[in-house]
Amino acid sequence: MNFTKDSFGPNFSWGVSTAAYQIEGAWNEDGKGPSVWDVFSNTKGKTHKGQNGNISCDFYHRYEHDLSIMQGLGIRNYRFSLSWSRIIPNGIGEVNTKGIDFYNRVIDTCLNYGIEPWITLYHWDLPHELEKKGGWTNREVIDWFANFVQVCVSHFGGRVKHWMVLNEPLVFTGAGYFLGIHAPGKKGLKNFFAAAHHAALCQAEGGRIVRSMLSDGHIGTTFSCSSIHPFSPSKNDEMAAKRVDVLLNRLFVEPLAGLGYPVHDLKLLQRFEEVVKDGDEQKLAFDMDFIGIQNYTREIVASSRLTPLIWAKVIEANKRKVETTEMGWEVYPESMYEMLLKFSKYKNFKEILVTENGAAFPDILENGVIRDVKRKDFLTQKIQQVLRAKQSGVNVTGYFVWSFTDNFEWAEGYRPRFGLVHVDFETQQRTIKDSGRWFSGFIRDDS
Ligand code: IFM
Repeated sequence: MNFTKDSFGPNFSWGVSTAAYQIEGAWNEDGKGPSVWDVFSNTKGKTHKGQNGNISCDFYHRYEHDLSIMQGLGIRNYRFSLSWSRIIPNGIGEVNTKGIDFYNRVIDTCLNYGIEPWITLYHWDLPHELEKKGGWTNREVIDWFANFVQVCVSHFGGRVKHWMVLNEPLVFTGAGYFLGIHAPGKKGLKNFFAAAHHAALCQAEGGRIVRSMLSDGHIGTTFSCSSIHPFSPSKNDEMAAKRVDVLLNRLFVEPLAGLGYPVHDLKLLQRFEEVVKDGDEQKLAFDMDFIGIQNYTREIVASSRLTPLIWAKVIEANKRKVETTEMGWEVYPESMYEMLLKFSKYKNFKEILVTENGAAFPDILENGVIRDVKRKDFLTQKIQQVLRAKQSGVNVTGYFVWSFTDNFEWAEGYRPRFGLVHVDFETQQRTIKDSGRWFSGFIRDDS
């Protein structure tokens, strides 16, 4: 490795990311209301082996221990999300003091340990009571979400500077309201376009609310992204790749940047007309202080007559004889560089951070040690691509590993392990992996 942390300059934020539903457990404790994920994962047949996040890493009870491990590793930035239904059990209405107390304790412990908290307001766990009213497909979600944001910022804003509004809106609207493979399990284009438009409005509105309440807040939102390459140089495959790029990479960032939905490059998006109201185009835009990109892989796309609406298909990595992670995603480090360059073209946002990056590989725990060389190599190569982008002039200011601990990987259950720290889900024993020790050594101030 021919670079060090210092190659990124002194103000670069190195950290780790998690999400409430994936780690907290305590799904029905201390007044918490159910979320869509509580309901979905406890419904037969929805997740790998019927697994759920009821206990998960039990972070709700073990946060102090986990944060002490984080501190011991020298990690100075922690991105985590707030569970909406722990704070407001019905999604709207009464606030749950015990939920507020929990996050107060997490934030205070972080600060005592010299760890800067970075809050994601929404990482997919909508209160179930709101889903009963249509969830993200109901335009009222904008008011419900605005109220939630106000409650969070009024309680935690004095101690938390860094805020992210949404985590990967394409994933929770696409997988949750179009494909039905994530909570709440709805399907169809009508649901998708309604959910996506309301999420895009909330993304901007959330930013406006945080800014109006915190004059010195550092405000952003996050996007999933993958570089999209055509299967062949043919015109048809190139056009197909462009359409998939619109869907996977441009759909949410462009309205935020004031460019509107990229309808010209994907006619299917004309269906937004069914839900867009007068004046929405302005409301979709907001000049975030930063955007967070979350890049794991790339996609290879070919044109396809068999896939109506988008006329394109993704050629799975396992059919291409390339190295993959446990998720079946191609290991392709350059995608990080390509995405940082691509997203830096949106001039409205001052900074870009990598708010998630990591890999699931099978881990073997032997004599208290996990020699996860592949994860360490994966991270090293990705970080090198971040440096390459920085040296090409991209104002990338941070990098967060997904994830701090192994956790509940949504519909995939506990099989894929992304953590720098291994979790034995039977005993709740934590074991720092070799990759965790490596990352610690890399980011330490005295390294
Ligand atoms: O676990 C997820 C996370 O919740 C959102 N981004 C991708 C991760 C890995 O799939």
